[in-house]
Amino acid sequence: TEQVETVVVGGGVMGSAAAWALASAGREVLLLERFEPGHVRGASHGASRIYRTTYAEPEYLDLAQEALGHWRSLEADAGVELLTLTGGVSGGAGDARREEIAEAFVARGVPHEWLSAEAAGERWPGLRFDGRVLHEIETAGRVHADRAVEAFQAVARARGAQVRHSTAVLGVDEVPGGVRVRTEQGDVLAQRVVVAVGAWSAGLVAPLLGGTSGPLGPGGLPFVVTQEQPAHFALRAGAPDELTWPSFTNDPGPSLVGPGRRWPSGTYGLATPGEGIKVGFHGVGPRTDPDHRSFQPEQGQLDQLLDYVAEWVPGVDPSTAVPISCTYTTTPDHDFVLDRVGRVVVAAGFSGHGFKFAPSLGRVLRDLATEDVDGPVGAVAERFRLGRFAGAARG
Ligand code: PYC
Repeated sequence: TEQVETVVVGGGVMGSAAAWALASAGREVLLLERFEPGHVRGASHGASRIYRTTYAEPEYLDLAQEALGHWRSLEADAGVELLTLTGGVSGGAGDARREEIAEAFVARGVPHEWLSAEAAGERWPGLRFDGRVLHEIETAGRVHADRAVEAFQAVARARGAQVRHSTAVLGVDEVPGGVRVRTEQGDVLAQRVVVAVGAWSAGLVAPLLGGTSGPLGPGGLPFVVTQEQPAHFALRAGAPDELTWPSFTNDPGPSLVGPGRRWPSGTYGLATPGEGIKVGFHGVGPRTDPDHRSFQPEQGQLDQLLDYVAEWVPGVDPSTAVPISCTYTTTPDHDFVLDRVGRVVVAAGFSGHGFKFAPSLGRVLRDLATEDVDGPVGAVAERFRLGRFAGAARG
């Protein structure tokens, strides 16, 4: 049986970041990924994700701020641009939450300003706003998703990690003195394992927790996997160049929904240079099975998105929509799962807002994977621990 100090299962952005952080700390790492490089079946593909620090919770703010420095050092090590700061704007009906975020920004000295909807619309005429707009002036923009995954893996490899694609992991079991990782190509015995398999988490992680009779109770892991369906849109003639667009989030709120119109609260967008402006609803797609997905947008939701874009993103042409498909794995409280069960570290439930944090989460997963197995879990805040689901009602 092959023996390795640490196996990371899952070569999406989180597993790749964990491999990068572990290899950078001199650990022996084997990263196993079920699919081929650049595959589009999970949640880490595509060219753009929002980077922003607009959180009021200190745990997220710490991780988002930490990530900026990591993204820059990864860029330097990989020799490729990953993070482009464009500024970011958030508007809409959820003003109270933005107020809390602005207070946190004041406390931490994060450059920001409030603008009226009119002033913001004049500054960024491709967008329309409702209510006051919080402008995160410097610390927001976009991360190039595909390049980030490649960069984590390339730097991890350069630091000694083995990266093996097209290797499906069938199961992970604690055995005396280690963890057995069963793959289609044979078993690997590891001292530690990090499982970061996105939409496939329930299948690999639930057995480690004793299934439905384990400590989380009969509901087991409460993750909901959905197929999300944003789209890229081409600019209208005369619209501002895509390089001038900030990343944006908007909650249009019920008062602005016209007769017969309903938009989910929580919409977002950003420029994806070369592909136009990406716009999507956050976390409202239909439930899906990651092994049996259509990859086709649900027509009703796509129509809603076009309707939303026509009203709130006047700089793009709704008729040019090119839909994208990806998965969200969402927890009941939308907080991540970063925890350790004996020798196995679990990274899951990123609830559609994890990508920006990836290098910080890689660092956290490294810390968890190098803690004393018999000691308490010390590397992460309670907010991210699995135990919070024990006995909770399932949605
Ligand atoms: O966290 O900014 C975010 C985001 C945008 C779309 C999905 N998540």
